[in-house]
This record gives sequence, C-alpha cells and structure tokens, in this order.
Amino acid sequence: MNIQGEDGYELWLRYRPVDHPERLAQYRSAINCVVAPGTRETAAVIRSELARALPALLDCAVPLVDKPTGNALVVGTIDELKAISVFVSSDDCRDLGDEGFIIANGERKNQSPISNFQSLTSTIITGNSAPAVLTGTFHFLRLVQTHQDIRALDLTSRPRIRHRILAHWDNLDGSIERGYAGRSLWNWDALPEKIDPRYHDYARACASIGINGTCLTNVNAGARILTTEYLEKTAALADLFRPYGMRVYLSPNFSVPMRLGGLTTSDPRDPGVAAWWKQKVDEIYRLIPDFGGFQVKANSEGVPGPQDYGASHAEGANMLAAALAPHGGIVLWRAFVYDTAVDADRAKCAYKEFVPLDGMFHPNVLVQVKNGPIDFQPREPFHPLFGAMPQTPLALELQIAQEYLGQSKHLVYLGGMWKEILDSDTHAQGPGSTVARVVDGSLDDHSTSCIIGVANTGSDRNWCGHHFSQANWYAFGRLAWDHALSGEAIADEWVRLTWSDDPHVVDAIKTMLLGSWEACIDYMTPLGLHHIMQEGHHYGPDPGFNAAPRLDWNNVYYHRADAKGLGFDRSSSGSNAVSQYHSPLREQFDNLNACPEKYLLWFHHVPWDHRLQSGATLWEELQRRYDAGIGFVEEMRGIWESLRPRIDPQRHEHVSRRLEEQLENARLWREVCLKYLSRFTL
Ligand code: GCV
Repeated sequence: MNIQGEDGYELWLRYRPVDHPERLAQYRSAINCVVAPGTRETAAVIRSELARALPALLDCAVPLVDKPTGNALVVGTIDELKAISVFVSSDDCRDLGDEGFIIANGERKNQSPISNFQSLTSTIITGNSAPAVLTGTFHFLRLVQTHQDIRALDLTSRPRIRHRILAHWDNLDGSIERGYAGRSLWNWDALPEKIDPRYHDYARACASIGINGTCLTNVNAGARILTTEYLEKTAALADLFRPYGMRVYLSPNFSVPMRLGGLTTSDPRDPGVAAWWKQKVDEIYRLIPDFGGFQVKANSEGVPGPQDYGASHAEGANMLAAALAPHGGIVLWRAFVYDTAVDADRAKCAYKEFVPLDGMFHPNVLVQVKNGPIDFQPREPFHPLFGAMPQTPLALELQIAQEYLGQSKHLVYLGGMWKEILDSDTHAQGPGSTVARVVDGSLDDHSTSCIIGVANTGSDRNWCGHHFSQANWYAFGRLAWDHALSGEAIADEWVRLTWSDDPHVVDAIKTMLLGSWEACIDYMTPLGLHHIMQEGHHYGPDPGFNAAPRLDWNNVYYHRADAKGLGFDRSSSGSNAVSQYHSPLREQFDNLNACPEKYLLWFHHVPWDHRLQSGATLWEELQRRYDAGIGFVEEMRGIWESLRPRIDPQRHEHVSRRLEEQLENARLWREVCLKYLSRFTL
C-alpha cells in the first residue's frame, strides 16, 4: 500500500510498483528487455515512456536492446519491425487504419496475428504508424498497471471516431472561460522560446487515452491568435505535440478579415474575404504542416458570423472549408445558436436553423452539436439534430469542465452521462440509430467523424482542480476512442490507475463515482429541471432569477413554476419541441404519462398533484429527490472517510475538503429550491 503523499500531478500515469506478487513475477519473466527500433520522434517518446514506466512498475532494470533476445517487448511500426526481421502478416494489419494497434505475444503463435516471429514468448506492439504504436504502448502499460494477465495477448484496437479533440476555452491573457483549475496551461508570453515541460506531460496524458487533437483557444475568440506572432507560438506547441500524435486546432473570430486584414467586410461571399482567409490558412500551413483546422462559434451569444451579412452558416463554413481543404484541414462549425427570432423556445432554435442546411456543407465541414439542446445541463435529452442531418457529419461536443455540475468543487463522474447520450436511440433510421452511430459516421456512412470535449485542465498542480475531475478527462478520452466501453469499466480502470488496486478501495471509489452523477441531478435539477443555476458563474441555485435582459437568460423561463405546476411545456400543446424527435420518441416525450420521468419537467408543465411512478405527487417526489441527492453526498463523505488509512494523506485531505463543500452546496440547493417552489404549492 502506498500511503506517501501525492499531489495528483501524475494523473493516471503513476507507474507505482506492481503490488501483486504473482503478476509481478509474470511481468518480470515476460519482459526481460525492450526493443524499440524506430528512428522518428515518436519512437523516442515511446522509448522514454517505457524507460520511465517499466523499471518503476517491475521494480527492476529493463534494458533497451537492439535485437530481441529472450522474452522481449518488441515495439515499433510494422515497417520498423520488418527491419529487424520481425514480420507481421499483412492480413492482420489491413483493418488497422493509421491509428489502430496490435498487441500480441507468441504463446498463441498459431492463431496470433504475428507470423514469422521466432520467439514464443516475446510480446509485440505494432501498428501502421508511429502514433498508433504509441497508443498501443500506453494500452500495454495500462494492462500492467491494472495487473492484467499478459501471457496470451491477441488484441487489436482501432478508434471508432477519427478526430478526438480537447477544446480549451483558454484566452490569450491566461484566463480560461469556465475554467476551474487555475490559469491556462499555455504560456503565450513565453512561447515560442520557452517550452514548459508540463506541455509534454499534457501530451503524454492525452496520448495515453487516445486524444489526437487539441484546440488551444476559446471559441469566444479574439483576433490576435491569427497574427503571425501568435501563429509562431502555436507552431511551437504543434511541434511539441506532433510526436504524441496530436494535431493543433484554433478557434478564429469570424470578423478577423476586418480586424486584422483591414478589409471593410467579413462577408463570406466577398472574394476579397475568401482570398484573405486562403492566404491566412496558407500561412498557417507553412508554419504547421499538419494543422487540424478551425473550430468556429458564429452568430451565437453576440459573436460575429456570416448572418451579419445575410449569408448562411453553410456559406460561412464553406468559405473556411475551401481554404483548409487543399491542406487536409477541417472546419468544426458549432450549432450552438439560439436566436429568439427563430423560436421562442431556445431548445428548438438550432434544429430550425441547421436542418434546412443539411447537404449544403463542404465535405470537410462537420457541424458540431452539444449533447443536449440547451447547454451542458446536469441532464438533457440528446440534441434533436442528431439523426436529423443525415447528409452532414455531426461532431459531438461534450463538456468535461463541469460548468453546471458543481465545477471543480463537486465530485461528479460524467462517464454515465456521456454513455446515456451516446446510447440514446434517435430512431432516425429505425431502432438502433444511436447517437453514437450518428457521431462515428456509421449510420449515414460518413468517412469523417469527431468528438470534442471542453477541457477541465488548468495550471493547478493536479490539473483539474478536484482529484476526481481527472476521471472525466480520462473517461472522455477512453470513450472517444471506443464509445462501446461502459462508464463502469472506465471508472474501474481509472480508479486502479489513479488510486489503488486494493479491491476494497476500488469498490468503494467506484460506488462514489457511479452514483455521483444521478446524485448531482437529484440535488440540483431533478426530474428534468434545468438552467436554474446562479447567473453568470452558474454555481449554486437561483431558481427565482428573472433580471436578465433576454427572456431565455432568466431561470424562471426554464422552470415556469406557477400555481398550477412546474416545468417547460414542450409538448404538442406547448412549444412542440417534441416534434423535432423521430417517432416513437416524439409521441413518448409528448405524453405526460409515457415521458421518461428523468425528462418530465423538460417536456411538460406538470401539475403539482400529478402522481409519479413512485405514487408520490410531483411536489413530494421533488422533496424526495433533493433528499436522496444530499443523502448520496453524505454517503460519499462516509465512504471516503473510511478509506483514510488506505489513501495517501495529501490527496485524501484535499478530497475530504471538497466533499464538505459539496455537501454544504447540495444542502443549499435543496433549501433554496424547495423554499422557492413551495411559494407556488402552498
Ligand atoms: C464559450 C455557454 C457558456 C459560455 C460558452 C458558451 C458556448 O453559454 O456559459 O461560457 O462560451 O456556452 O458554448 O459557446
């Protein structure tokens, strides 16, 4: 048991000695030495990771050698291995793509994907590209870290989604919009000369979970990031991230041709504007040959866009896409729009604006859609755009930062939330048309796909503010790679890697993680309530808030409490947002008695005395939910306290303090919300 103090910096890459005698013996005999012959920068990264990890995990020397002898770990691309006479059959590599990897060893020689390899007991990690081998290396290390049997490995893995990106809402002054873990990781003033070693650790962490892109700057963008000075700084980061298989993306401001280029318009239909962007994009690619592309917020929350000139979202996106296409770049065009002139129900706006544009976007444009139709609430039904734009690849945008879920003060594991969204059946092409299949492109046969998560990282020593928020960064990456993994399996891995392999600790922490999201919903926004957080910072409750200039920036707009009942009537007799879903969901959501209770107040204005499945009235059930949410936080506090002897004191103390704050805040939620709502029920 490791009870030394830890500060959380190492994340899930702690590489503590294997605390399992039988497995340790197996690993030591399976890995006498490492052969990693590559000459590219990524190969150096692989060697350095193995040199850091294996001696620490196995608590013995593991030499790096030129030729496999004895039981070696042989790591390299298929071509690199060929050069040392280790041949992998072409059949086995055919379906790997450029990111998939194989991990196999010779004990299953006759069935294994490794042919012509003499040693029966060596283990091979290979793939078609160096970054694929790096991902495989991290996967192998994870097997060792979690004490798996590695004697008969025959494992092939490739990502289901092409672009797996972390989106940083980081500003050039070092602040982070919705950042709860300190300042930005990017020290723009010191770049490009000074490279913070932490950038490497960031890239290691991302690569270890399969993230292959990072959008460095806030979607609420200024103009400066596209100046040559800042592009050179960006290029320094791109150079650093490249060996880790990560591409860099930026968020431009749509009016930058006027702000930087001195043009009189930023109208995407103006040839001068298109030429300005082409020149700017060419400049970017001269500095960053593998630049990923642009993530664009336009005509949203006051940010400029093509509609300022009477042009459409498609025209705006396509103009940028045309500049990026010759270089292989993509446009992630955000569908987070809610113009009150489009519809009085904010939840309906994006669908109404974007569905008519389906089929009009260039092939290198993906329309980026948040998981739900409002804004990263504790729970939302899936966004109705999923399944409604078959001719357009849709990127799924998730928020790892818990803007509306207690930020870095509350322990809330989001794996379950994201799985609920990914597994939601849109019924777009009959049963089985899940959001996951829309996003990975398989439903509509798109060759490109993307998932993007708003990062929760910052300069805090433990990266994410709360030690447990690291689990959400981890879960995002693992699901982005393979959305078929369960939230539970990911939680299990993360606990073993981050805390301990002691079964008691694993079970206890998993209980905390797996109950935490539903508990948060219960003590904040049960039964489909939404957007009743305090204005501006979105932490804590304020259901009565009604002082904003826009109707839909007020909390009373969302819950509509009155003497009759509670909830937003989006049924066919209300705003009819239900009509944006395919049958049979539309009918199910429309019917007060068939609507899943988790979405009840999202779709219906429900009478206070309406009886729920439990037999309780709405009012009684609300009270029960608030109590249950608080009860779970109390339970987490108890579980955590019981783990004190088994967890290092530094992290234990930090989490204990956060749990106290969470409990206090959960109680406040109950007090404020029930007091406010009781005005209408009494
Ligand atoms: C980056 C919400 C957040 C904003 C964010 C916006 C968006 O409204 O509160 O901070 O802006 O979403 O996703 O564009």
